[in-house]
Amino acid sequence: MLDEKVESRYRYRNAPKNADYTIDQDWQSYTEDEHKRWDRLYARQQEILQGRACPQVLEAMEKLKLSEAGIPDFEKLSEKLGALTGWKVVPVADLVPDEVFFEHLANKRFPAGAFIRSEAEFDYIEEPDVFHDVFGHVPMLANPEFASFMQAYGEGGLKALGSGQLHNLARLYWYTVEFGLIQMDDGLRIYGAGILSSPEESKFSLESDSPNRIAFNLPRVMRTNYRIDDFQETYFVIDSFESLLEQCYRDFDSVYDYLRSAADLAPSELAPGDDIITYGTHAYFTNKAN
Ligand code: HBI
Ligand code: FE
Repeated sequence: MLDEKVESRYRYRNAPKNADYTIDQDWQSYTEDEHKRWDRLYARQQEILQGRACPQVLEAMEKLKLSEAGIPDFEKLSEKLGALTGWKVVPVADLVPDEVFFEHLANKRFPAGAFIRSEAEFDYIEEPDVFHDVFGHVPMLANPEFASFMQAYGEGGLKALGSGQLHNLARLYWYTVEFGLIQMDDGLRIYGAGILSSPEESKFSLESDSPNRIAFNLPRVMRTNYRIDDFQETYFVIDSFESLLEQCYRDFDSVYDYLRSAADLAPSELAPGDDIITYGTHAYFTNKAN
């Protein structure tokens, strides 16, 4: 086990945090090894994402100069991002409580893990580290429609806090922000951060015949359970970021009413009315009332 004070995760976990759970990124404290680890993660994933990530993500990575060596300095990154959509990237040590997370999003601040995964976690880490959050999530915040969607998600989250609808909302986040696909003229492309930051799932989500790929439909997504410990069994596909925003920029109460009577769906389950883009090899229908 590396010396704990060297591991940025422990440095940040023990750092003082503000009331909104933000911390000081203290960019000088990253070690050369950590900067090099970012560069290696970046180079490998950039290569894999050519032809797989949607053009908006690849263009934003250029505009935000994520290709520059080393772990991005969030203040400098926030200046570039702010000029595009008014969003900032704020450093946090770990996951923050839901209401804090929603409050940040509602105010155009994306809380990004400041620590970087250890060498042993190079290929996969469970918690959102700086590579997942900044490489995976931040480029899409440079897209005005998606940035508006994220801000609306934060506002919706704050409203849903008291109403026991969080699990439905978390599914919306999961199947778009984390694992969303988009239909482009020349094929399906990735925009979800959980896929963008994963070498294997970047290939699996587009090329495997085992998952379902279903056209995005808000109530359908909010009914669908998800797994956090494996590749997704269903991906939802949007036509454009404008259409995602349009479908979600509505009063959720009517959707919540419908959901109270609609049965949850398992991650690989198909439901009557699904606009199926590709059937998964393990897909199944149940005769549950829809
Ligand atoms: N905190 N830092 C951080 N990053 C997240 O992605 C995050 C979080 N807290 C809660 C959360 N995500 C999810 O439960 C959201 O659906 C609210
Ligand atoms: Fe994430």
